[in-house]
Amino acid sequence: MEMGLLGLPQSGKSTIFRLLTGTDAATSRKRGEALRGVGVVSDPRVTELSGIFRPKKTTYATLTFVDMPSLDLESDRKDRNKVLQHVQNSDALLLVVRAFEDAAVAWPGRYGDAASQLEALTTELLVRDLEVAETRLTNLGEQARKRKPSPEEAAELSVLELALAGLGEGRPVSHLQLTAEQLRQVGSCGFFTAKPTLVVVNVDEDQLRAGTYPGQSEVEAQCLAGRLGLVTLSGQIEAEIGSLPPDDRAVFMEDLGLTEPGIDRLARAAYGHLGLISFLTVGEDEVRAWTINQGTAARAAAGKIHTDLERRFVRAEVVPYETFMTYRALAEARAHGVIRSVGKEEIIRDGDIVTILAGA
Ligand SMILES: Nc1nc2c(ncn2[C@@H]2O[C@H](COP(=O)(O)OP(=O)(O)O)[C@@H](O)[C@H]2O)c(=O)[nH]1
Ligand SMILES: [Mg+2]
Repeated sequence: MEMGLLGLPQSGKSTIFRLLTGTDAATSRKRGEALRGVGVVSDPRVTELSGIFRPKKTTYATLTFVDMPSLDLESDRKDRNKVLQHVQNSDALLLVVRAFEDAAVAWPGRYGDAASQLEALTTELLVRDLEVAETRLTNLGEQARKRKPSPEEAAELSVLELALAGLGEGRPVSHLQLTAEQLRQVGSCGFFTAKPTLVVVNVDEDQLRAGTYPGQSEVEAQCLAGRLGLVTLSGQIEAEIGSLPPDDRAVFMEDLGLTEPGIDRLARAAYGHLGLISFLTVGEDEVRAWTINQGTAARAAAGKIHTDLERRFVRAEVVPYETFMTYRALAEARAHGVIRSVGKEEIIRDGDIVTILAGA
């Protein structure tokens, strides 16, 4: 799962990237390049299970973040599209908006508060998608004059027209109620407004303590209307806390009224917004969390672990984490009949401990 950080210059993207991944974004990077980093999603269930199984290896779920170049609203369309291209491979977008106030960090007045930045960013994405749809429609239209469109092209054309009409009214592709099939038909456009999107408001210490920032109610209204996820972080302060010795962190977090680290809040919001859940595998070799879409069946979940396991899937043994924890051993759980043997169609749920049984 890859998430691209998009925002105006000096909004705190690189600071938040460092908070989430521990990677210093200032390290050797050419102008205009994006930087990838991995953030570990802490999961107390994995920690508990690791304590029980004492495996050789413990693996938490991860999220990949991409610190993108800043979107400079003053630069021309071509340069802005170059920045936006970095979004192409992202499964989801994080729109970083600056709320923190610091006279030492330049901030042109016209960039405005968090709400106007959010408005500017979502408009950028809409305009880009509108251009892509128009270009594709023109190309297909020209082809259609030379020869009869294939059935796929005809289907794509009609969905493109829907998309274009919606985008023209300022509606993101994710709001157009296109079916999965229709989205596939316009897949080559890679619409950015079809991607799940979360807004990250970067606040300062005072705002964090007060629980409010300028433009908050508009941001919340925009997120509600646009079905965007919303997380409030203080990139700088939380990164500073993260660099303290572990024993000191709790004190500072408590003082700020933070109950969990930024990555955990963001991961939870992202999982919720993207409809992701984790299932768990256990054993002497490894205890591990795996990320899947809600509603994934046992066989497809097996494919996450290894394509071979999907191909040779016979059945799966499943026990919810909470149930397992009353027995704390698979043999014990089995003896009490709480491990279910399920077929390939069984939907795997968040926190299920899963053992895949595969044939030859
Ligand atoms: N005072 C304050 N400064 C911050 C905060 N977050 C980031 N900064 C500073 O703002 C500047 C720009 O941050 P950076 O992460 O590089 O922004 P980017 O251009 O979006 O990548 C840096 O000097 C940061 O130290 C914050 O919460 N409070
Ligand atoms: Mg940066």
